Amino acid sequence: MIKLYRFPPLDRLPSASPFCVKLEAYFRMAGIDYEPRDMSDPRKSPKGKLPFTRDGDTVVADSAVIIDYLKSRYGDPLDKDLSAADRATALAYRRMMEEHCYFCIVQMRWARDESWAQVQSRYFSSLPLPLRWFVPGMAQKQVRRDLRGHGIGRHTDAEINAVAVEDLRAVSDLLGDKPYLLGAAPTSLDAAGYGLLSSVLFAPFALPIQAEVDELKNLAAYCARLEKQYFTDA
Ligand SMILES: N[C@@H](CCC(=O)N[C@@H](CS)C(=O)NCC(=O)O)C(=O)O
Repeated sequence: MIKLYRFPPLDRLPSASPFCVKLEAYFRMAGIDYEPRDMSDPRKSPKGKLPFTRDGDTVVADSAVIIDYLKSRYGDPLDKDLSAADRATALAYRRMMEEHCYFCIVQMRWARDESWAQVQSRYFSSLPLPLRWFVPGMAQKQVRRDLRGHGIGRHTDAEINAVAVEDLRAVSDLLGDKPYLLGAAPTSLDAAGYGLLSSVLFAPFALPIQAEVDELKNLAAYCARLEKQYFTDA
């Protein structure tokens, strides 16, 4: 069976990482069996990030590359009938969620004093001493460097809040009152959507944009629906 290497679960989330949750959602939506394997050190992954998968001798890293691999190896039940326009919409929304909104959420959690205390205690409190004294600070420093390199870390907190809300409103507007992001049936965009949105809604960290997120009621209902449909055993 295909092994999926992921960060461990976080409360009701099957993984602390939105990209690992996305991939797990994809496996479940596409009806492909897999076996999750928890790991805490992403340096052991071929690309230094999680998730990655092992299917026999084939190791693939990065959720998007893995989904392409799964489509080519096991068929494409979710996206095969999408129109060119829907594929373009899916690509644009996925990029917005994963390459922009995700980094805004990371900045809110890892680079701000209010939420850093929570993140630090949830992710690092089980480390033995003396590691617990210096690993969290090193990890935060690295994340800050990455956010600056990405560009989002150069904005003010208020600017980051505002652009993240813009992204989430766009996802809410795309969803409207449809069951899934592109219509009546689930597609791989829903796996990506669930990965990011469940992290925003279900992770046990205070969000500075909570009031705005609470207004996007269709996103909360959507995540609750997908959780019930695909993750009741998680
Ligand atoms: N493009 C990658 C992104 C994966 C990613 O950013 N994973 C994060 C966790 S959410 C990670 O492993 N971070 C560890 C690190 O950067 O050291 C994908 O789609 O799989």
